[in-house]
Amino acid sequence: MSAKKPNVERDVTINKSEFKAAVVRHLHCTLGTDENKANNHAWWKATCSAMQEQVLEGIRKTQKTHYLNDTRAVHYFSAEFLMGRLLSNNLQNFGLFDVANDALNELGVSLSDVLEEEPDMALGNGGLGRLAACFIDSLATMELPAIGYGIHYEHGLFRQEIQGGAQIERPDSWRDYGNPWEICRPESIQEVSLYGYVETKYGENGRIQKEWHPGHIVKGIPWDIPVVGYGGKTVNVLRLWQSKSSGYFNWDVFNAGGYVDAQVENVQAETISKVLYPNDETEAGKELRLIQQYFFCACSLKDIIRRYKRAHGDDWSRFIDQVVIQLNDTHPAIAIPELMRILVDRAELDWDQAWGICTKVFAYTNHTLLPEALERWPARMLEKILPRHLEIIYEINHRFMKEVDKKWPGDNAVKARLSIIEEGNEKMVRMGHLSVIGSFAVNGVAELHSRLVKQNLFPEFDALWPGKLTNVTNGITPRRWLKACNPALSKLIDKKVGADWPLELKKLEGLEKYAGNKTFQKQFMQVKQQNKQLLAAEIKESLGFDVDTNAIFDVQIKRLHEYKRQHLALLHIMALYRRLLENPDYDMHPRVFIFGAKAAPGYKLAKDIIYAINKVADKINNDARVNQKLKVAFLPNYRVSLAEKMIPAADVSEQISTAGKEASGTGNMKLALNGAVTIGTLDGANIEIAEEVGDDNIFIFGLTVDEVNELKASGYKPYDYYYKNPEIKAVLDWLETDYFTPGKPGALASIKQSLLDHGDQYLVLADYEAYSKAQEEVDKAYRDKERWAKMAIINTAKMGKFTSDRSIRDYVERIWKLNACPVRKG
Ligand code: GLG
Repeated sequence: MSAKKPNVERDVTINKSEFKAAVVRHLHCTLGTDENKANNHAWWKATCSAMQEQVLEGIRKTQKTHYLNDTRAVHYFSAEFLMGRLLSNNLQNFGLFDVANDALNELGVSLSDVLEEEPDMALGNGGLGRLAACFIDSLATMELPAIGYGIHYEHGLFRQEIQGGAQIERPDSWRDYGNPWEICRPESIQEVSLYGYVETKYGENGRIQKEWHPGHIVKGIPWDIPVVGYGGKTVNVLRLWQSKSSGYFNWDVFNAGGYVDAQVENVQAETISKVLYPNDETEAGKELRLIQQYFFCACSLKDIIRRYKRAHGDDWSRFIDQVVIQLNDTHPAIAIPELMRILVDRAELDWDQAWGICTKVFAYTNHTLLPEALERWPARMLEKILPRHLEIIYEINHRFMKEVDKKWPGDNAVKARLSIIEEGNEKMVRMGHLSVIGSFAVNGVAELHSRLVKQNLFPEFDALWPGKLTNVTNGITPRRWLKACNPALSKLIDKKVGADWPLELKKLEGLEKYAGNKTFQKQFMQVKQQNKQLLAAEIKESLGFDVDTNAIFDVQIKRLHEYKRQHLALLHIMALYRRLLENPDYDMHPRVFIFGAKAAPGYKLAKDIIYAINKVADKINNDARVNQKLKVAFLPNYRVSLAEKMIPAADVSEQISTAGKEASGTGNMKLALNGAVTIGTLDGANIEIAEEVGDDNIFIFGLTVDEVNELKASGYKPYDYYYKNPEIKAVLDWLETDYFTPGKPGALASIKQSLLDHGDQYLVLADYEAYSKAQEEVDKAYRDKERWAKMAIINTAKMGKFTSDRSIRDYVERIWKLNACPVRKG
């Protein structure tokens, strides 16, 4: 087994003058413009094209090597890939960042301005999609044969504007003016069937055969996005499918003069890959979403089988040796019955043989325990869109129920719990169950989460198949999340521990011995100060006000959700405001609370919380009585490229979810890696971060999972906290007045209602006091400059565990059983 460490030496050698020549050549020959005329956008495109020459050569060599070695590969199926920008990352990974910088400099162009021209590739909602992006970076870096499969959304996650404090959603258009990285592969177009009916036939030997007569056929067009490994040797691809009308169905209409009808059909087909569902942690029970899922799974499976057949013909016996498919959450779970359909109906394998293959190919990652996020599809909807797949799911379930009966004879309650089909008013298909049953490995994404998956979500599955449910703690790529986004800190680290930490993050431990060293502390905090100045400039530009860079930069960046408890932070900010008004000498170090968050457009309370943060911010920032000590900045349109500016500048990282709700979190890792100190609950990966950095270097507060359960079981009464704690009462009552929304009393009242009248499901009030106390500890610690510097350094030093290379190594060794396949020159 060798998920070996790749060596650092670069494969690409191109010097400054060659790079310069390539950029100018592309300016002339690809863009048809001139140095005198070109704006930054044109320079950006020309620079990308110059890079793309290296990238394409890398893809060619990688694919040839994998083909010649007939490698086993992992196929990462994910409805989301939150890639962000590619140019700076690709330059870094090829080791060409400084070359490009100097080359452009000589051309009178600033690389950092050029980098700002690139639209984010925001084909994801949050953690799940960004995790997929980090994973494919690690796979390429570790020279593993891998391909990401997903959807080529025309519009990624909506662009957020804030108007009068409220979130407004605008369409995202990441490729309106063309995308220089993507490569269309018309030679690999696939067709996908939808709707129609199933015909039962009897074959010669009495074998029952099923034939699906589809009602629609759409085309899937593959676009490849290069994934450049660090060191530039392996360049894998992310293959994204775009839907198009197949023309198959509508030519008759067309010939009969129905030109318009034919065009309508086109539009319908193209709708499939039009837009990313902006839901995070909620189930979007929409027909179109199921079609999206099936569409990309069907295209991807056909693509995999086409490649397999090229090497092995119709011999299916080696399929399980060559192919492993990782399902990133349940979104691609429909791939399981699709592979069964291909094997049974098309390849004519018998059921057991087909099922034997299937259950050795798929592995499934669970990312959430929230019941509202566990996907279930109405059987009726499946029957309409994918009639044959529903039959297959029933058959899988029927056979599985027999297995359950063997283990728990006659126990109908356990059968009802384990059945893929949930009976009720409306029959529902549980995609989580299907995923567990159809996979050979199931993992959660942090120790605590995986334990809860076993104990609470799928306990009987764990009893039935001991060892199948396991943990792989998430990770982040240090290439993007330190090396590229925080160059000043990276250079400082290079000097202390050498330059190969981006490949071996444990090397950061070498910083620990300098944690108490005054000179190093000063250098480390100087870098932080510089980064804070950059972010302050961003805040000024975006929001129009100044922030004091000597203040504590306290950062909470993540999707807006009640369980993540941005409103807990808000109540505490209001309490600080109140304390300052009541006592102008209230002793606190100046603090800037900085937020970034998008709310799902249909999630009313989440949008209300954004509105409340902005309204409270307006008031505080303009109140001369307090604004030397307290500021609040909500930066609009939180996205990967904004995170890259916020994370290096953070002093404090807010990770304050209700214990048991945040499966892992990955922002927590990025912030700590960049020297922010966490204030957090014992939830998700916070627990493992605390284990690494030690109790003295993190501020843990609040109820544990067990305490949350006990409190809920004993009958949680949020009103008790309201009456007991005058500060809680005061700030909640304040929300009901028109103090923050002049002339509009009650505009912020829904938050109070959710916490009192609707039961405070996420225990905000129960954790308030502990949070407030922990924040006082943060304040005290920050004022002791040496203590804080030491804490910050130790946080960076101890993040080695959280490189996504370690996560991938865990997957490779324990689940995927892959070998690295080095790509060499030639
Ligand atoms: C999830 C979880 C996060 C997790 C991420 C990646 O909510 O806690 O870190 O996936 O595993 N749905 C998500 O974004």
